Amino acid sequence: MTGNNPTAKTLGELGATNAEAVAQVFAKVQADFDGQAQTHSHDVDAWKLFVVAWTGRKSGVLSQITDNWLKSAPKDLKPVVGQEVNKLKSHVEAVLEEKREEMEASADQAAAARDAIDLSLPGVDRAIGTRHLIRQTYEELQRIFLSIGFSVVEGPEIETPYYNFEALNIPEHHPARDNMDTFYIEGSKVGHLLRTHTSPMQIRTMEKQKAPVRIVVPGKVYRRDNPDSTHGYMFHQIEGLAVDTDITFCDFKGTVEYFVREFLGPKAKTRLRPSYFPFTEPSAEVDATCHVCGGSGCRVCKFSGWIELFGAGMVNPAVYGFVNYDAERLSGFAFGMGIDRLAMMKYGVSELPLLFQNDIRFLSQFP
Ligand code: 2U9
Repeated sequence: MTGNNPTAKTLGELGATNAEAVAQVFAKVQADFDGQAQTHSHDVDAWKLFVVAWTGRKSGVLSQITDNWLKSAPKDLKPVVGQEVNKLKSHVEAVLEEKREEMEASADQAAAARDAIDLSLPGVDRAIGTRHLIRQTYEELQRIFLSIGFSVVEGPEIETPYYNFEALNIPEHHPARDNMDTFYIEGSKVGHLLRTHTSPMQIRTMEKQKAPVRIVVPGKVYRRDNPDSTHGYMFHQIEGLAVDTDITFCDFKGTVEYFVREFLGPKAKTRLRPSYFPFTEPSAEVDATCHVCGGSGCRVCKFSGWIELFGAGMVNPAVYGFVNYDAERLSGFAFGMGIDRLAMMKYGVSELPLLFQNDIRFLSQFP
């Protein structure tokens, strides 16, 4: 209400002492209302304030009119005032209701417009990610070994020299430690280090579980190698171990050949080349038919027709001594693969760093 607020006074104070004068006062109020409704209808918040100003229970104009005009009206005028109040109230409510519906409708329209899909617009390209090549290769390797009864165990990346070296028949000062230099945890009294292979978890498993054991152990391993196209300070490995009472070299060879056929295809041939690892005896490098030239010789296999896949061998009985396994009664084989290397080989990736640079142009090539 403009200027002094007439609804704070009584009708008597406003000089509205007869029906006609009362009607005029109410007409003025209604005119004010309509005027304000007009000016406040363009903005939701302003409208909300306007609604409260008029219909507020405590200080709303209608309440004031009821309190100050109706309740204080002289007996003879009360019916007239009562009628005027009801007429004003229903007018106010009608206008507010109409506006509320209008606003609701336009809000719905806005929402509909907002949510309306203009099918002529080009689709929103939601680039669906893919599993990283290393994850894809790891899952393929895992599938192959799960299919022949191996179970997957994972172990800590921070290890002790005992589990990473000694228990694997790599005593202090053993030359095999040279190419297994790694990162040591500063301030660790026992010389905690970042594991150089996942083999420690095979030891931990044999400590806790009696034979038979058939496990594969995937995970990140660390070497203090200078990064180049095929080496990084961190890479992914999957190692395997099978120990039981009657495991022979044939079981070893059969398992390796099964793996190569599953991983590279039924025509892939396997070749075992004598090698050396402290934790296996005899040890072998496992080669497979070059998947690029099929064995006829090419740049990838340096014209040998063979690709070196991974290392393996019969478990060195010396290892059983560390896990209280009876080397007389038990035998087993083990293998170790570089997952990144197998992924590069299988998918023709020439640079190891490409696997870790998160370049979508590279990663999106392997859906
Ligand atoms: C125990 C006994 C034996 C695991 C083995 C290899 C051969 C091997 C390399 C492959 C590529 C490491 O990632 S790499 O650079 N590993 O060649 N690993 S046999 O032998 C074990 C492991 C645990 C108790």
